[in-house]
Amino acid sequence: MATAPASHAPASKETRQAFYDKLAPKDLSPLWEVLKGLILPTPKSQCVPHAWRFKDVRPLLMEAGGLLTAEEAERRVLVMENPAIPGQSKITNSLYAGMQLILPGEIAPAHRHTSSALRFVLEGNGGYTAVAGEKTSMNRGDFIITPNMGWHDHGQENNSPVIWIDGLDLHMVNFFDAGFMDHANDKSQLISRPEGDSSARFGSGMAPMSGGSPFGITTPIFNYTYAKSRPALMATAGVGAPDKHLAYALRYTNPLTGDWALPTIATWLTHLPKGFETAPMRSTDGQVVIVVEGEVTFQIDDKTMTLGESDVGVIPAWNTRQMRASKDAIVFTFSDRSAQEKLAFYHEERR
Ligand code: GTQ
Repeated sequence: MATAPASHAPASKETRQAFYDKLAPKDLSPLWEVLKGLILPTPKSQCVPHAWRFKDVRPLLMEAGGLLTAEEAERRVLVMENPAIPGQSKITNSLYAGMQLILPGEIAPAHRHTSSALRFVLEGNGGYTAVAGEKTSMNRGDFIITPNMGWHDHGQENNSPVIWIDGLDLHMVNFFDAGFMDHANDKSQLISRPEGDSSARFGSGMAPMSGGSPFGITTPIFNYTYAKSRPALMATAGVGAPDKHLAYALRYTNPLTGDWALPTIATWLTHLPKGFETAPMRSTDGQVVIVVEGEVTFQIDDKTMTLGESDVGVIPAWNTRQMRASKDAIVFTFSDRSAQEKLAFYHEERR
C-alpha cells in the first residue's frame, strides 16, 4: 500500500481507530492522542489543600495505641492522606506524612531503608530516636533526621507518650523502583556514641579535620533541636523587616555543604509576627506545614484554613499561597524542593 503524502486530507476517525487497534497488541500507542496531558503548560497538582487538626488526630492515635504495640505495628502511624488521592499514602504527589506514637516502655524496632525520613516532634519528654549508634532525645519542636540506609529505632523510657510527624521521600524512591529495607536482629541497635556526638562534631560551625559526613550528601547533624533553632529564628526576627513573601524564615542546612539537610526534602522554620500577612506566591514544590506556635490562616488558591498549634496542613504544588498570623506564630515546613532543585525542576513565582 502506498503511503499518502502529508498534504492529503486527514483519515477518518474510524480509519484512525482501526490503526490504533493494530498498535495496542504491539504495545505501542499514538503520542498525539495523549501529548497534551503528558506535557502540561503549567503544573496541575491532583492534590488539594487540606488540614489535619491535632485535637482530632491525637485521640485516634491514642486509640491505635490501645489496639496494637509499636513493636507489632513496626511503626504505629496514622498516615495523612491527601483527600483527593485516598489509598495511596500520599500527602502530596511525592511526599509521605504520618503521625507516630510511642507509648512508655515501647520500642519501635530497628530497621533501615533507602528512603530518607524526618521527624518533627509535637509531644515528647524523654522519648528517643537512635540512628547509626547514637541516641537523641525527642522534645517538642525538634527536627530529627534519619539518613537513607541508616539503622533507626525509636523508644520511650519515661512515662509519657511521644508523638511526632514523620515525613518521608518513599514515593520518590518507589517512583524510581530503587527501594530496599532491612530489619535488624535486635530490637534496639547497639549504642556506640554518646548523645550529642554529632552535634559536637558538626553543630558548632566546626567539623572534624579528617573525614566528611558519615551520611554522604545527608547532613551529619542528627537533631536540629528547637532549643537551638527557636532562639536563632527569633533573634533574626528582631533585625530588619520581614521578607514580603517568606516573613522571617531560616532553612535547616547541611553544615558541610550549605545544601538542605536532606537530599530530597527541604525544611525550614518561619516566624510570622502577629498581624503580618505574606504576599501571594507559588512554587513547584508541594509543602507540608506544621504550626508549632500561635495561629496561622493559610489562603491557598480559593481555600482558606486556619491552623493552630500542632495542626498540619498541605499546600499542593503551584497553588498560590499566603499566610496571615492571628497570633505570633512559628511554622515548620517540609517540601520536595530539595529534590526538585537537584533535578533543575524547581520554579517559583512571587507577586
Ligand atoms: O519511623 O522508620 O511513618 O519506616 C513510615 C515508615 C515511619 C520510621 C513512618 C517508617 C517510619
